[in-house]
Amino acid sequence: ETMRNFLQELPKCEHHVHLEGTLEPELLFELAKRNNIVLPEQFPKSKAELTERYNNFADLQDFLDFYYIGTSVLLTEDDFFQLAWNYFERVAKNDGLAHTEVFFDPQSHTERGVSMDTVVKGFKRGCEKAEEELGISTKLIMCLLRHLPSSHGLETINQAEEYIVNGHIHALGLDSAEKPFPPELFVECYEKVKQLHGSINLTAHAGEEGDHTYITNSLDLLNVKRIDHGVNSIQSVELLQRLSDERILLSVCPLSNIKLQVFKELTQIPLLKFLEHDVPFSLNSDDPAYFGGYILDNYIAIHENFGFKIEIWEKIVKNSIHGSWCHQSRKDELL
Ligand code: ES4
Ligand code: ZN
Repeated sequence: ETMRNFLQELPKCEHHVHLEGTLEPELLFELAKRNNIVLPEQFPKSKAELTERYNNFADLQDFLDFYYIGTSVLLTEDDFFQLAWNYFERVAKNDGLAHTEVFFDPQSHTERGVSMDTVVKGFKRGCEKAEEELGISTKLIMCLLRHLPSSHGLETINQAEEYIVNGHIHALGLDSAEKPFPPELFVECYEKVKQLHGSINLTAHAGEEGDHTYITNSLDLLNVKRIDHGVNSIQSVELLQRLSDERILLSVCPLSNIKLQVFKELTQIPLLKFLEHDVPFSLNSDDPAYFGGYILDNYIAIHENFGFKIEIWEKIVKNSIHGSWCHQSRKDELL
């Protein structure tokens, strides 16, 4: 209990949460009803049934099949606002979250005829209300879906041009099925956003299912400055040294790794290796509505399995503040 309080009060920063992955079963069914969305015949019919199914993902693709069905109930600007606001309110109040950089997947909405404007305006309104009323800081990261062709990614960047130029979209990421869609397929997309906004931040999912070359190629070819997941970096000592030297933050997602069977047990997540090689990492929730826990649950699960002493927690929290993409003045407040 005192440990829970300690972890709750740490100035935590989240770098890896998909807003569509914060869609709780309750809101999913509510929006499906409100928007007259017919869910697939085999889709679980109740909250209890759905939650139960979420305990049995075979792998990343099995999860993604559910995730994209869930996404399909989001239609109006208010839906996107409500999704984001529910998440911000929950983690600000329950989890002691200070700063959060949230992913969204516009292509999973534009493909269904929902406009980029609807998506970004709804999420942006959620961010603004959270900053004003909850005192947390937020950033939006647009992700491209790597299972779609890069031409679709380029079109998506064009649709988002206004928001990339004005900074409402603060960073670019890359998600969805990692294999067989290596980073080199998206070089043009990363070059294009950099042209639109020279100081835009860049990240990519890499080394969750893909091997260490997915990480190295994301750094070399996409010029990303952060790696989402990145746990397969342990396959290469040279890479660990590089991540440490260049202060590349890995956004590690413990409960996600268990639910998607990346590791059998939390103790197998290579946090000790990262600490030993001084590789910066943060702890994150990924898709909290699907993986059974928000950011504090991830911190608690790691504490229960690693028993880190206070100095280690301070190091983890400091590294996640330093690796954040907020203004230096905000970092100084949190440090
Ligand atoms: C995701 Cl865990 C994970 N991996 C890749 N893409 C994703 N989108 C949402 N969650
Ligand atoms: Zn993710």
